[in-house]
Amino acid sequence: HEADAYRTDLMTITRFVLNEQSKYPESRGDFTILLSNIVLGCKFVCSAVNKAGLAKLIGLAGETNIQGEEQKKLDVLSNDVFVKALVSSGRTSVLVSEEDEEATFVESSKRGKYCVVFDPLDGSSNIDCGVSIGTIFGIYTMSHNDEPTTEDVLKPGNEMVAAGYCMYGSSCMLVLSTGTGVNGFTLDPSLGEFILTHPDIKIPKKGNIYSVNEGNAQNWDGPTTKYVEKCKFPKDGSPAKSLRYVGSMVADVHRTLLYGGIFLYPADKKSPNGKLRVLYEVFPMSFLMEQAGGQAFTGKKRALDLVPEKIHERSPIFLGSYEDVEEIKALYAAED
Ligand code: AHM
Ligand code: MG
Repeated sequence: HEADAYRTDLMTITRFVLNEQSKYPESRGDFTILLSNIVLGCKFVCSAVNKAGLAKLIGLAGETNIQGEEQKKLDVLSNDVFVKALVSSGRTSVLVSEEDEEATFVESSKRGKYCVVFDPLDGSSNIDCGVSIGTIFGIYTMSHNDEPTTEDVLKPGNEMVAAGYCMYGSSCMLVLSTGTGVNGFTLDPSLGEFILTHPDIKIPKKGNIYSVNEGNAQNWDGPTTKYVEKCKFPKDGSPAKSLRYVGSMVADVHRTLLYGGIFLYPADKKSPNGKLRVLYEVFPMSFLMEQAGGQAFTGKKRALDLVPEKIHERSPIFLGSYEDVEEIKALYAAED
């Protein structure tokens, strides 16, 4: 079966998105162009992450190398690449990046109908030891032709038209939803193309893994404490759950999506709003979870119904398998 050794019908991410867009006769390919620039950024970061040790890309921003040029830290470099690719796509008006305190408003000659919120390189504490890190992004559309403002991205997550992440791990994987399910693409390094490898991802209804930074346990609130206690010492005869925590949201959420279970970054006494950022961490991951049949909850409400007031706002987040999130929702409901 020599012929079977090579797959000859390759569903690249571009082909996939073009197919999806062709269902909308009014579509002019803008989204495909936008996405191909995001994909370019992901490929660049993937290659930079893989070479990081070799190229001595790792270091403190502001440090100078022997040539006297300033060395950019990997996250600063990644941000520059994404901002430039998105602006030059001609399809964006507002960009919000974790790396930039202020939003970027694209100059009028290069403006387009999309707004992109992103964390160019999430999981920074894992960069220097080669553990999986990732890029997270969410996409909104502009609802008017006036000057863009931050109001154009201070919208609930349920208004996003697409969201995704790219994980730089043992392989480079891009997981994307345009609101009709979730699909996963793996980078074939020899082709430089993302190929559909995980069509229509659905999260298991219930999982046996919980994922949380337990080092913060002394500062947790009642429902989170009770939930984690239940994971470890179930009283209903069910088996105890396993704990997995990478400390890279992309890696922890990716495992949760594929294996099922729950990922928690709760509020605690020290960080009353949790740690993770609403626009480019909580929303995109919540969007993907719901699209895969799971849930995302803030401790008060459905995560995608939050209306952010500030671009770098934070929120507690509990996301993953439908039934596991139901349990934590019940514990919070019992509180009030
Ligand atoms: P970062 O944007 O500074 O990298 O922080 C975000 C990361 C997430 O990837 C991860 O889920 C979380 O921080 C881990 O935080 P902690 O180290 O407090 O457990
Ligand atoms: Mg981050």
